Amino acid sequence: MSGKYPFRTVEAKWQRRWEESGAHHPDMDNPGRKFYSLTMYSYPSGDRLHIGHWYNYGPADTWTRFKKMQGYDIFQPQGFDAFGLPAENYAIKHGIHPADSTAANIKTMLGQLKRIGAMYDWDSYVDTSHPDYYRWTQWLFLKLYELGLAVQEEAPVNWCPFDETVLANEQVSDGRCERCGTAVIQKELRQWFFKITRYADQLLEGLDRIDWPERTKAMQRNWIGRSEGADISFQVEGRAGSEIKVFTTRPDTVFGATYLVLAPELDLVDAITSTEQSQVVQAYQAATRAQTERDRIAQGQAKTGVFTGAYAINPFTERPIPIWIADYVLGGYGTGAIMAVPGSDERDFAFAQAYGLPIVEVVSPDGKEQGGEVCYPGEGLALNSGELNGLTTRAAFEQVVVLLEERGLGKRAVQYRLRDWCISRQRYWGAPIPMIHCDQCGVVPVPYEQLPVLLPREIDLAAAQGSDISPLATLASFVNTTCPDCGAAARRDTDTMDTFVDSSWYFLRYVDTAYTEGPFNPQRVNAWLPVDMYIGGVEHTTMHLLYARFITKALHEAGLIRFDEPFQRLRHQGTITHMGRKMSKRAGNVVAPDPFIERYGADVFRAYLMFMGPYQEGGDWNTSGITGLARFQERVWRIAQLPLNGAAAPPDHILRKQHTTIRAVTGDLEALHLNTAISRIMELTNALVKQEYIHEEQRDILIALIAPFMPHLAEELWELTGHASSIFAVTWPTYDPALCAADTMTLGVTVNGKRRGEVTVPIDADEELILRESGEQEAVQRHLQGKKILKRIVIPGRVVNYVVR
Ligand code: ANZ
Ligand code: ZN
Repeated sequence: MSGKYPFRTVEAKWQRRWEESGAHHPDMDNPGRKFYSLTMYSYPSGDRLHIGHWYNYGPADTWTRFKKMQGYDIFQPQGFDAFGLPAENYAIKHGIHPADSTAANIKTMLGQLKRIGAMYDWDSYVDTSHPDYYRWTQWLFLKLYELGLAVQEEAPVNWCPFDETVLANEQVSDGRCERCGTAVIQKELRQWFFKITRYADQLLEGLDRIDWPERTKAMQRNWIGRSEGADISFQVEGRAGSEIKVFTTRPDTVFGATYLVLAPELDLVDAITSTEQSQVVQAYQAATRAQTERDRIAQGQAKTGVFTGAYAINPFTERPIPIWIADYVLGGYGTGAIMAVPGSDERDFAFAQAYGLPIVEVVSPDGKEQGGEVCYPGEGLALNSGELNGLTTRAAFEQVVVLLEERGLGKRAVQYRLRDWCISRQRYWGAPIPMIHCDQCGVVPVPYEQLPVLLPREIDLAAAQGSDISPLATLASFVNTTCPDCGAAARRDTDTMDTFVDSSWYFLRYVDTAYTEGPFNPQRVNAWLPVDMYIGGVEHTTMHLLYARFITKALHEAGLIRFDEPFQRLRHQGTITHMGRKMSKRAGNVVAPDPFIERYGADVFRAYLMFMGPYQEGGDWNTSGITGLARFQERVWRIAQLPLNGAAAPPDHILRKQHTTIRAVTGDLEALHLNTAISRIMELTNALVKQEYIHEEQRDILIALIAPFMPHLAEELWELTGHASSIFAVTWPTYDPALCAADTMTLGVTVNGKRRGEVTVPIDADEELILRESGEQEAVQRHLQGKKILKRIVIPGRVVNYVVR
């Protein structure tokens, strides 16, 4: 019988053994049942792993180890998102070159990552700032350029005055730079864009085919912001041939359009403004320019605007209506002009009331006039609308579209909130954009075979500070080159790519990081992808997770990969709080993992993170909680080494406990309910600890159950109890439903009404569990294969029905 569990030596021993034996390196060319498990790689911008990294990586590895024991061939890579603004800022702050600080940070973090004891395949590591990697990021740029998906455009872009670079829309939150918090301003600059908007519909459609949290899908849908409506043209009175096109989601209300509003920045404004109004119009335009888009759309802000002096003709009422400009209409959405319907739109209503513009009721719940000055934004029946009167909103919408098209006044139209992805950055620490500017030939791509365009090491980061030029522009040896087309003297593009370009494809590189024929090994990519499980932060929803989907779709359409969604299943870890507040540097309540790992070991630390709260919601860190897990570890250590009792059959209650625990832990693990899974194992040990001996089967099952949560401990115990193989080569324990019977129910499983099997689940099983268990039945799976599941109906206590097509 052993003494205290010597976790330090044991953890070091197994980490060494796993690495030496290549335990975590699958046969990449011939996977059996492949399982690609991915977590979001880390930024080496700070110099250490923090608790957030641990919270992502530890529990994700637990889940992956569970899959390993279910017989999958696991591929779980790690790497570094090493380029980027934070790393560059860190370097400037500490007066070192970003390459040096990044390398140093990576070195430290690698050591820390290894101490987690995760199943990382270190043969497949990426560092996105290495030329062997960014060469292919540049290749991707050229490929998108070739496909017409990378274009240079003059556009108002978000500019962060502190970081002195442009930012993508996704990197601005609440009008501030997502990195440093400085208020973002608008600047007209020539920038490179990736045309993600071309994929708006595909990005929406694909969401229906992937297993992601509903909330995340909703956020992406909302970000893409698809609106169906119509474009309608209004003639400007007294200016033949001059028309204003508006986008509306409510063409059915066109009879109620009593004025038009243009965004103050539209070019058209100057052309139509009357001489009398030109001064006020110009003053208002100037005032608008001083505002951010966020100010302009802020709720509750008083609506202001000025009359241009011009009129347009409403093509349905044939009456002249005044044309105004107002800052609540944005230049960058739709056509930048609206027909204002104060009777049906609340913003227009507020504006009309403020400026005494006419308000006409054109929709009401029952088609009858409500009287007085009212705004009814809902659907109903049309009134005061000529030939539309009495039609439902839906029918009137369709009717107006028909009439518009007949009369050549407009057409059905769809608008998206999504903007193209601005990818150029006026910063140093990134992949140089592989383009050359030639006076004769214009913009010329660097030939593929000349990649990489190396990022020069010698740079004076201070030289470009205080301006909007890129640091690389100050380096003549970088800038000056020759044109690949005509050979004349030419200049290199001096911007670098947004870091999110690096991470938009890294999951493809991992499967063969030594591949030199292209960015990724197509055979392996098609064998291993899509990623089966991706775990990472929800804050990446409208950035990384959207970009990666877009790039995957573009590569798919170009015929380079077989799949068109990169991440089949996605889950997010929750937020860790400490003393009731989100852990953050600013709140000063950050806990550094290292001292705890020193003191308690990696297994206890990881198990405590999982035990702290529901993984996908998060939990509150408290230091006394971790000692509970340390005691639990000691208890497992002791129980597993109790003397064996081979002869006597285990008591019935222990046997039942064993089977119900396996069932519960299996279900909890599958659903990432890691905290309850640990409590179940604790309950089992409470029952086992009361014995003076242990039955062999129960001992082995306990070791197997604890293995995903405390992998080092489990390996050590497995070896000590005389097993030759690794515990992770052992199949995940199964249970006998009959022994869980007291509290189970059995339901029939039907597919399109035909009985195909049955499923036994705990009496208190929720729908999620019932559906999962029933979906795993072989016979049921056979009938679901290749079919589209339209509906899944659970009739409690009786039957699960799948409706498929
Ligand atoms: C007339 C109307 C009547 C409208 C009504 C709405 C309700 P989403 O859903 O966001 O696409 N709009 C169009 N372009 C705009 C712009 N550049 N800036 C500000 N507002 C703009 O909304 C589309 C609606 O927002 C459009 O439909 C238009 O107002 C307004 F009862 O047209 B609507
Ligand atoms: Zn040329």
